Amino acid sequence: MSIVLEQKFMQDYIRCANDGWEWKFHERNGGNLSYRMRAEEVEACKSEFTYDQEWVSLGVTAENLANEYFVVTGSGKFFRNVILNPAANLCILRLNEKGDSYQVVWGLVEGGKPSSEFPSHVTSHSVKVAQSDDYRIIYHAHPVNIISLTFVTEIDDKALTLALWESMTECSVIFPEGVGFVRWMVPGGAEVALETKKLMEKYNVVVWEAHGLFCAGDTFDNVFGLMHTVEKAAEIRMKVLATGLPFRRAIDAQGLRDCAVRYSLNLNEDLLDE
Ligand code: 2HA
Ligand code: ZN
Repeated sequence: MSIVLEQKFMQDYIRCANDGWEWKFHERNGGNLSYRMRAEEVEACKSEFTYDQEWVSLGVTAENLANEYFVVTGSGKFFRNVILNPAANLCILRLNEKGDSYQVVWGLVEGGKPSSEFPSHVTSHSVKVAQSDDYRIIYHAHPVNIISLTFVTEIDDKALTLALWESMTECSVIFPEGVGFVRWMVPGGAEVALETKKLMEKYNVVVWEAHGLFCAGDTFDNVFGLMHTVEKAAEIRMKVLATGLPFRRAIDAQGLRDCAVRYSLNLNEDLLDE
């Protein structure tokens, strides 16, 4: 087995990708996942890296990610195939000294390039690493219920956050900072990456209207758990809406504040309804 594939971070990455497939978060080639490698992980894998592929411009710049290495899903590759053949569906790439171009050093052995959403991953990683080096993962998926919810909620961080916080008690505990909401945009480039970046300054979850969401986190357990929690709350909300009965609010602003006190949370007060 390849040294790269034996590494714990790679096994965790593959499990996360496969969990996403099994949870139906990834139709066809939908979604993408990136992991910012630790220096010791890069060292452990270096014997399998090659440095002869071309440098490709990102269209965005992240100076604070200069020379960093990332594991990224391939553009047009299917999450359901990652577990079967990781080396054909994933790559490891490094950024250059300016943080504006990348070079693939491992993987995509049957050809291809990194995810079309890699610019949004880079801008998100850039914001998050400035907040804490613990942030390692950006995960983009297309879950049914959170996408559905974007069609019936105002395009407003507060409206979407409350729709989720009010639907399941654990939500404000798991994402007390709330969620950001990006209006519909053409995916796959610098423009949507810059909108996502702005919201990643405040949130670990950024939802794209009629498309999906980006989650940021430290471990695969936490980032997958965040995706799963948001989607489950959206499913509850959509199921209640589908009855046609009014949504009877059980968790109000005071309830959210009381939870924040009990669990020592830094609840985003700007999003509360008085
Ligand atoms: O197909 O999810 O946003 C990959 C995507 C594009
Ligand atoms: Zn997408």
